[in-house]
Amino acid sequence: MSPAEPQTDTTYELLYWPSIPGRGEFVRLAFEITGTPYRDVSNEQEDGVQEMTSLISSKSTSSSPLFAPPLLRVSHPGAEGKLVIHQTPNILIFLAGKLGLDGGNNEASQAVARQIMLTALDLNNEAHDTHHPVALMEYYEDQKDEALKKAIDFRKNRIPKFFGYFERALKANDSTGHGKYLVGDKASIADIVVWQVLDGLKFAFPKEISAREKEFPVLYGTFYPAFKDQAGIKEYLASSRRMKYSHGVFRYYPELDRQD
Ligand SMILES: N[C@@H](CCC(=O)N[C@@H](CS)C(=O)NCC(=O)O)C(=O)O
Repeated sequence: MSPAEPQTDTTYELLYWPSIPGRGEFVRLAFEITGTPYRDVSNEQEDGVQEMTSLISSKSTSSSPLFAPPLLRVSHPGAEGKLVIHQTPNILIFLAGKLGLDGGNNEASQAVARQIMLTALDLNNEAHDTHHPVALMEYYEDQKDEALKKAIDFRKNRIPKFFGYFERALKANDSTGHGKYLVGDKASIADIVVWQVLDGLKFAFPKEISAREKEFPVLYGTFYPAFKDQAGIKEYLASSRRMKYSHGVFRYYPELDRQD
């Protein structure tokens, strides 16, 4: 069930790396589009990042361990302890039900919203692998040859395959979504994640995306601008809370972009 209004008695805290949008951005967008108050701990609190890393490295056996950010901490007034969860899709599915971003009131449309969201997160992860195809903890410069190969395949084969799928999903929902929504007639976790990945790809592969935009007229012609214009999102994108892309998932290396 999708509640009409966000629950206001619950406190939500995002714990992520400071100063970059990264995977934390999907969670921020879920809060911003629904007007839900949240704390962005590492960006608002001087020792916020230490709080995040100490939660992840904790050896406590009294709660389930946490593997990697983003983390979501949830507390209710009067309740003992706080729930802390990780995995971006898990966080988004958790929030979707509470904030009315789950794709509607029936199981079928909710499953569709989740599958589109998960597919867009796959694309997000593949975009990351273009600059780190071999080892996460090594510098891009030390895996540049492999990155160049990976980026060619990503641009030529993977981007059009994913974009074709999103375009078809928008067309399949055209009678209710009118090209603006992937599921139903309002924003869901599917729209949030697809939009953020489209936006990140525009930053990371500007020539490739500009050459391809016309191949996907609903995706980049209708959906992309319409999402930016939604209440909550428009204000957020103009605010200082929206951080610039730099060294997160989406990075701009001109040599990885289309060369012609
Ligand atoms: N599948 C996980 C991936 C999490 C992830 O890779 N987090 C990055 C930051 S965006 C990180 O710091 N990872 C540390 C690690 O994997 O060791 C998710 O979507 O949350």
